[in-house]
Amino acid sequence: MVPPSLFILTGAGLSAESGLGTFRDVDGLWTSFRVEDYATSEAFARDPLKVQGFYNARRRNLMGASPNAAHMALAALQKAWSARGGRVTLCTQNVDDLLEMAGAAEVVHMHGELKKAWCLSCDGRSAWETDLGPGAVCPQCGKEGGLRPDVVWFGEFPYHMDLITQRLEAAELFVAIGTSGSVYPAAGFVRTATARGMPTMEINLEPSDNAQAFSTRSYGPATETVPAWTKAMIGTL
Ligand code: BV8
Repeated sequence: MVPPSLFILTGAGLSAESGLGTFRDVDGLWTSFRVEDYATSEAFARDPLKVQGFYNARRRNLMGASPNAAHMALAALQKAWSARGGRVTLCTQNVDDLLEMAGAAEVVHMHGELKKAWCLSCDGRSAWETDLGPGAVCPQCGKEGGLRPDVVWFGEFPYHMDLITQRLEAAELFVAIGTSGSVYPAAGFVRTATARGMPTMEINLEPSDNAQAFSTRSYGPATETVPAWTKAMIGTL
């Protein structure tokens, strides 16, 4: 029996216990850094060094981070499902690679990836794990100074929206994990899921701005709530 298709949307709360900052918690990134000064293409055009410095600090922090029990649990769920011909779409707003480090086979990074650079000269994307700056040379075209972080800023189109829409509409359960439900279009996915008649679940530290939109809810640290949920799901196989 093929298990039901799952669409799982994750946010910064999934990686919080791995030491990566969230955005809107009391000590969140956006409380000390203004989005307008760091996470828009206008900010980058205005002061590229300042924006590169913000992402370089986050990339260095990510280089020392490890997946936590929640990442491991989601990777194991995806593996158990695919072993039975089932599909778990791991769609993340996060720009870290901790789900991949935990063994996830497919992760859809709708807001891009911190360990990738985007060359504005040749449009190429390349793996990038060190600091980005004016002297950085594109590995694909060899040009210097045209590289930016390959992350989706406010006002830019999220990546993989066609794939996301197709997987979301074909899913039988929608689960949001560790997200405040404040950023669109991701925050609207639960309404799309509800309109398609599928059950929805929020797993978060505390009720998000979107909490009422979900049919079931589980609260607590992701390293406790996510493994408990995936264990129950795998137990249904
Ligand atoms: C776009 C990448 C056009 C860079 C980020 C309506 C429709 C469409 C767009 C808009 C709209 N209204 C407004 C917009 C514009 C805008 C937007 O949404 N603005 C908001 C502020 C109102 N959206 C855009 O510009 C997007 N582009 O719209 O293009 C379009 C239109 C339609 C269809 C397609 C395209 C682009 C948005 C992407 C911006 N880039 N990041 C970077 O990382 O620096 S956004 C940023 O916020 C991160 O990606 C982050 O992941 C994301 C969402 O935040 P969360 O992940 O939810 O993190 P947050 O801190 O908010 O919450 C953490 C949660 O975890 C909390 O609830 C907390 O309780 C919980 N938690 C904490 N600890 C734990 C925990 N849970 C469990 N365990 C724990 N231990």
